[in-house]
Amino acid sequence: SSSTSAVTLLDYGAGNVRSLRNAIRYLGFDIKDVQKPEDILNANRLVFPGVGAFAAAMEVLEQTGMAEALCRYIESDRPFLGICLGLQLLFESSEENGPVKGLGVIPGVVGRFDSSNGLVVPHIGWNALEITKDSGILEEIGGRHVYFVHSYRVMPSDANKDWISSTCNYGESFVSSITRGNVHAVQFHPEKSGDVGLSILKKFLDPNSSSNLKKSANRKASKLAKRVIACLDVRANDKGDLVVTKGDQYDVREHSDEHKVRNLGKPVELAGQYYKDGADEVSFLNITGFRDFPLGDLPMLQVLRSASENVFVPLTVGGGIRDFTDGQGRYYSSLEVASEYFRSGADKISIGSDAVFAAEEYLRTEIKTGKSSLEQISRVYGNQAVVVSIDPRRVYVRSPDDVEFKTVKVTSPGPSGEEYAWYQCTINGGRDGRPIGAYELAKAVEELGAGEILLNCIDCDGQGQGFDIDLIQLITDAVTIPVIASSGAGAVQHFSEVFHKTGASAALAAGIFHRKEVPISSVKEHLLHEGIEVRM
Ligand code: 1PR
Repeated sequence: SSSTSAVTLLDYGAGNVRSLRNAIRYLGFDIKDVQKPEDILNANRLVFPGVGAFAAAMEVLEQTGMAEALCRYIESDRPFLGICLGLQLLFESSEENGPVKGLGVIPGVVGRFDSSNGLVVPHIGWNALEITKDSGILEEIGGRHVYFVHSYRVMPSDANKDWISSTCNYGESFVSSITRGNVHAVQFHPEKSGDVGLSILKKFLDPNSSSNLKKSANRKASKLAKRVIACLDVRANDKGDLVVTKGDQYDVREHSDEHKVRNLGKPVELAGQYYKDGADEVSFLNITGFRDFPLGDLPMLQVLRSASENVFVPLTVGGGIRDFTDGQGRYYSSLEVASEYFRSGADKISIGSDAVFAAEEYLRTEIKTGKSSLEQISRVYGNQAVVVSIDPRRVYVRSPDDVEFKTVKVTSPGPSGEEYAWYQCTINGGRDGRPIGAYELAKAVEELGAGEILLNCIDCDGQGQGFDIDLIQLITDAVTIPVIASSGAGAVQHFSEVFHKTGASAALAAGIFHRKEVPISSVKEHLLHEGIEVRM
């Protein structure tokens, strides 16, 4: 009956829980939303996805009386699953904009990962857990990767060790899940952890269900897997349908007589396919977003809604995220645009052109106004939800003194024997060069609140000759946020090369996957063979 298959969701409206709703529905359960504290006490099963900042969440929970109801529900050992911030809030306090008091169910303080020794923070990506206690829901999970995205964590201690059901190693060992009786909480995101995550959710929603996961041969905990990301450049074709396209050095038109936009397939279908093939993430880039108004672009929102119903790894969407005034004079802030993307199923948004303007202004004035799209969106949704996409072009020079931008000594000299290059940022899909280098931009956007960098390279895009190692090294050395290497993958060896030679956290490719030249599984197998940790 529907009453036994319904799960109660505590969504206090601070952010996007669409992914979780999708995953619960995908598993065949109905969702009841908590409206008032009594709904918590009357729940058969309660899922509590924490989103947003710790302090803001506590404030809402206390003002609405939900905090007390939650504590009573948990104390009476009723079925509970907290996710991410939903784990952290159970502890005594958090250092996030704090100290801020938490629900205090479990002893311990939530602190920030220490990036002073070069640890990349936020912790974004896939780790295998060390299972320390039988929790029921993590039964088959030892050695399997799950998806994390967070900057704060709790450390194991004598005081909380009885609660801990698994730990995870990221620079240090932190608490990845807790269990006592029917009360569970996880720091990772089961709703974004592919089959493994769905199986954890299913075990919680229906404890009698059996897991169909294959046991992993290697049950060891891990460091952090390198991610392989499939990217879909999306735009309307000349008939107005949204298609996946792919350019050569950003030119997406056929070189034949008609100059049609290249059509490589339908966005939702391809995203679903790449998820099944083992992509660790899928990105959609609305490549004409700089021209069209994205909220007018309902097909793109529809693509996100449909894709997120069947793709249980993180989805990123970019293109056209900026302030905008439409033809009727109505003003939309970039935050509204981003919010619409998040509501439609995006886990992260990516900003290109507008981040260049924000960085230029910041470098000129040395003032953080807080008004740029980058700053506003990361303040509301957290740094980890904001990617900055850089579209640089290589410019050769004879000597570093020839330009005011940071240069690299290039591996292969330029056409006139130049030994150095700087990487000029562009906007509007590579059309316009700006007076700022990729290095300067990366450092500035990190300070302004970017959580990750998607590093393209126009020269390498679509060429299949490998990633621009010089560029990627330059940027991974410059920032402590994760860098996604992009542009130029043509063979599996290009992926191992970028991970062996640079600090990239992920590698993204488009053309080789769309043209079915190399399946994602071959990339993963090659990386594993090369001793590089990946999620299988
Ligand atoms: O400026 O905020 O509206 O964002 C526009 C977004 O669209 C940016 O992220 C920008 O990179 C992207 N974009 C704009 N024009 C193009 C184009 O191709 N004409 N695509 C474009 C960017 C590069 C990668 C590509 C990799 C891997 N495409 O996304 O997927 O280079 O390709 P490969 O593996 O085939 O070499 P805004």
